[in-house]
Amino acid sequence: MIKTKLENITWSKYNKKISECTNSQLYYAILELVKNETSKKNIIENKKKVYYVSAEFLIGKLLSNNLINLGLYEEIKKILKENGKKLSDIEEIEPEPSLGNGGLGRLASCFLDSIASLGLSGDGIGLNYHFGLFKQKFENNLQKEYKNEWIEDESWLQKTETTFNIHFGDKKVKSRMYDIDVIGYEEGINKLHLFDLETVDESIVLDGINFDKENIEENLTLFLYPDDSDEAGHLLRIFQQYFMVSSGAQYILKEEKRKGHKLEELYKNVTIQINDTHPTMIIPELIYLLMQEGIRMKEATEIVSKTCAYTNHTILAEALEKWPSKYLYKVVPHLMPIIEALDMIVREKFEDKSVYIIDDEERVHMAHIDIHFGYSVNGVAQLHTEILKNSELNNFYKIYPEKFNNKTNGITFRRWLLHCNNELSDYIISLIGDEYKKDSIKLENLLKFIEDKEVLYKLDEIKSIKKKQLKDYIKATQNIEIDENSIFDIQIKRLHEYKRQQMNALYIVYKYLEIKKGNLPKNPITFIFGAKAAPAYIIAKDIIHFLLCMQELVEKDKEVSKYMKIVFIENYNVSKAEKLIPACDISEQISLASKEASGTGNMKFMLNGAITLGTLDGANVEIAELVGEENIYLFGEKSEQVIEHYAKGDYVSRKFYENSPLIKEIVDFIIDERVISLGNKENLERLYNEILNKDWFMTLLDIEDYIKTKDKAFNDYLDRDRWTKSMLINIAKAGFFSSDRTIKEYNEDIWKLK
Ligand code: 26Q
Repeated sequence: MIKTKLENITWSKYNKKISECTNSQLYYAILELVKNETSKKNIIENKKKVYYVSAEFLIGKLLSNNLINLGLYEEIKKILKENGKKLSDIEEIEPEPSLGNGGLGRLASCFLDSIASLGLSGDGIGLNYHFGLFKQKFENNLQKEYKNEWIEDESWLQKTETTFNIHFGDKKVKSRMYDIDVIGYEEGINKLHLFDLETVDESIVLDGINFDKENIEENLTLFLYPDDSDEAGHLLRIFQQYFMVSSGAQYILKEEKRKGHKLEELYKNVTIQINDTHPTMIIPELIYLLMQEGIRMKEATEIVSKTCAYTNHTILAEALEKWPSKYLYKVVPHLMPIIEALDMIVREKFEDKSVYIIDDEERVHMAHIDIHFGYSVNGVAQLHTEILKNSELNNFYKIYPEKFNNKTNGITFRRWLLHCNNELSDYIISLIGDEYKKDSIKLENLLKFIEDKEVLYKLDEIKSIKKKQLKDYIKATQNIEIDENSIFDIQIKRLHEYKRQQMNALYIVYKYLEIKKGNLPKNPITFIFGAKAAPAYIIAKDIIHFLLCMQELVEKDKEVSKYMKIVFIENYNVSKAEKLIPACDISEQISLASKEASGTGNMKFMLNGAITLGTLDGANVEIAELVGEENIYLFGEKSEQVIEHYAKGDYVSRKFYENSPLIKEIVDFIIDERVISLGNKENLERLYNEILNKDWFMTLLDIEDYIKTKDKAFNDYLDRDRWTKSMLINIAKAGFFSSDRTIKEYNEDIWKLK
């Protein structure tokens, strides 16, 4: 059946049999097939519908995932094989959109997959950035940024006839809705609505990622902002946010009217999940739109407050959005009277200034709008939610304890196991059946094989297969030769000082110097990184520079490179993560305790049998509880102590440097002639000075414990029996981190859709 359909498509499109098509032609043919099959599916409908509003949806490539969710994956693979083709080669043709920075955007996409897979009615609302987040290239050991072109004539995007007028004061632009189908696993479909500026002009992007930031009629949906707070031109970010929420709010109300629902009862039929503060303006915008429909401000505010729920993803103060009111006056003058009225309501009720919406410096605190005028506030991991309740948002928690709740993040197993590690998921099925696909906790049934040598051997073998595949990929794409028998130690995530890639770099220096001194590791090690740094985040780019210099230093040193290698993966993205994660032995989750809200990469690694080396931060805490201390490598100061250091201001990195000859030796190496000769003195000295004089995220506080713990992990790796048991336990306990579980909790506690 499917075979005939695919044959018909290749005939009518290209006048060719399947076996005669190029990989590219097959990609477009299967794309068409998937679209045809999807159009036969029902739209999911419940009593109530959730709209997940987010500035980011890091969807990744969709071909294979859509095939999996339609139940066509195995069949297509087989048909292609019979015709001498490989689905994995065809996957390479699909361009990867980069509509997100990292965790928050990827979480939104995992959630859409789970919402549909659970048969819940819920759409995503976001923006159709033409070039997304930049594409990263390395030139002279430095990061360079280019636009990422991903939109093609034939793609997953469907242009719709839905358009809206968006008013920025007296400037008016038109938005158009583009849809992407979200296919549930053996379920119906929901939609991801991406709004685009009708008059957008791609040609205004000159070299790299530079363009005229003033010209919003042409630039609004060209790029996604990087997640750093130093970037100039924040005004454009506010234009984008308002463009998104006004389009979304108008669409939601239009749908409600079409369904014959009363807008006074909006909260009975709709719930809106606000993904971090980026879509916060949807609250005043909805109030504004309801007032236009003749509802009075007081009632409109009550309706909206019962409709909107807010998720917090960060405790870094600098990432909490506070916009100068003069910016908002410029972009959304019609919303400012509403925001001021909301602030008045708060001021009348509460004396505590710290909960005001508009502060003494005339800045609008976006999170404060969400907390006062939404019905739910959630953190994304137990520890994170506790920190919100007890410190960061304590003043709000005292007012609204009932609004606060935790929803520990999760990941979709369709992408992060079934697709990226088919070898492992098939093997798991042969051991415990396929119930775990719909009920992830069933993975625990694997524990009964803990003493089964054959099973442990097989897990090790699958890991080796995935390591070999990664080795071949790295050779083909970056021309670096790595040893598949080495330990694969991987840190992949956005580059941020709090995530402490610099600490990993210092370990590498330590190991390099050890090898130089003749203390050879018993097993060779490959240190793998993948990370983009925000273009304006100078120190983050210096850390990349330092690592690339170290990569070159080691590569050129034939003595050292027998024992260790460094590979910095260029342009890290979702599809690269899918290749890296299954091949990993040691998962680096080394943020300064209290700073990583949750992390989700940590869960993906665990599910694929990597052992975590990490601090007690974010969801690592819950991983440790599940697997037990023997099956995770924990190190470093706990969050309480870190929070205390910040409160007292008593951390001085230079003291650690001066008191430890080891620390001094490795930090000094950043500006050693051997490194400088491969890079730029200015960048390396800046990094050196930063660590010595500032070190906001306390690298030197934890470095010695990190070195000790990491060495222990490398040693333990040699005991294959013990290590593979640990792998099995990690996989078996990962069921908790399915985003299906997370979404069930959102639905039961917050949304109540059916
Ligand atoms: C804000 C203002 C101006 C420009 C950009 C931004 C901005 C953009 C993106 C601020 C933050 C982000 C992204 C944040 C993010 O990805 N947070 C991560 O969310 C994950 C999902 O909950 C967590 O697992 C991670 O711990 C958290 O860092």
